[in-house]
Amino acid sequence: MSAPLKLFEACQLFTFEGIVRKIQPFGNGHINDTYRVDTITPADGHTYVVQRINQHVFTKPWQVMENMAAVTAHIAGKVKEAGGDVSREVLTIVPTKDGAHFVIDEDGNYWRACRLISGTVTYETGEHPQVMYEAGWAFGRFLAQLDDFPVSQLHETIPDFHNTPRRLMQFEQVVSTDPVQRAGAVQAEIQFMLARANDCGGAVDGLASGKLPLRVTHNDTKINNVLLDERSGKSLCVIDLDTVMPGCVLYDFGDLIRSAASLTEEDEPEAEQAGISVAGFEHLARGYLAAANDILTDDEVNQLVYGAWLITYEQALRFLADYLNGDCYYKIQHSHHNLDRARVQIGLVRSIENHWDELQKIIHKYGPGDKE
Ligand code: GN1
Ligand code: MG
Repeated sequence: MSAPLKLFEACQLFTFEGIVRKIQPFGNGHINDTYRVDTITPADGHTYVVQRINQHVFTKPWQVMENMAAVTAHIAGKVKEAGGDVSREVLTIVPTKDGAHFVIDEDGNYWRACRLISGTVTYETGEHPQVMYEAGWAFGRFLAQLDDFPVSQLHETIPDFHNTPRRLMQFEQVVSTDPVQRAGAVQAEIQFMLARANDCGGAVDGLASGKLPLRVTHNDTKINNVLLDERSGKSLCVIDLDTVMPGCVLYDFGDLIRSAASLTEEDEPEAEQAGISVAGFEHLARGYLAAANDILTDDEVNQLVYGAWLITYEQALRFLADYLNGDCYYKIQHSHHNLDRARVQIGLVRSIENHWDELQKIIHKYGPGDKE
């Protein structure tokens, strides 16, 4: 049965209001398959976002949904406490008629549904200062809202997801086996990565020694995962909660910078244009710290610039490893898509290194107290 037909059948099992009128692909995710589903009742219409969870990536999809249900319930409580709008400031999972959080189709695919929050916009890269401030604020607030959530209750939906030394080992492995014989032509990129190998353990070591706290983190803090209100331009909530799990804040702050303070799209083919926007960094950091200053430790604040470097380095490892591996993980549109993506990350890593002191000063300007 084709995916749309399976999806249509799955839709019948959710507690949607009305009957399904239209199904269309939605969003730009690299991992899950996402659809917008419109329904109609005699009086009005409703819109849902339905996703098929990629089971190669999330091998225990029920754990993804347990995490998502727990985290959204916690945030909903915080929004209510603050007198906010629960229908717009947190995702609402739509249960099935049996009260479950997902449908399993006859092929074993997992489908889940949320209400679409209408009247919102998303951005692929940082554009206006206000958008960047709002995106920073949204992820900072997310961290703060979950500060009192018991970390140990969350499943690790992808083990070692942000374990950069582990990602490096996997990269070295694929470089040495070179399964599709692509390594010869990308030696410069490979050497760039290997030359920085000694610097990639900061977050994992910090967590292991207790210098950095283990927190509930989002782990995929790209700017396109922030919904902004179309009219006011204010951030409403963060989406894509699949990788919410115990983690390190350096990766969350860093991935926001990587995605939103980039001078180019993530897959810009002219990699020489890649680099960091220092102004963009400032808007994002200002927003993030405005919302999260109270809960971040001095050690965390002092390492936020390193976090931006680290996740960008990690993302370069991941894209280049996938290229060398024959493109098994990320969805691609052409044969050198992952290489283009890796080259942009490499350009960003270099640019962060070149602007390090400036970026560090910005953090100290907005971070709490006197930082060394
Ligand atoms: C993937 O599918 P998407 O865009 O939400 C990936 C992230 C990467 C990102 C790179 C589960 O996220 O880790 O940073 O692509 N998600 C997973 O754009 O691997
Ligand atoms: Mg994601």
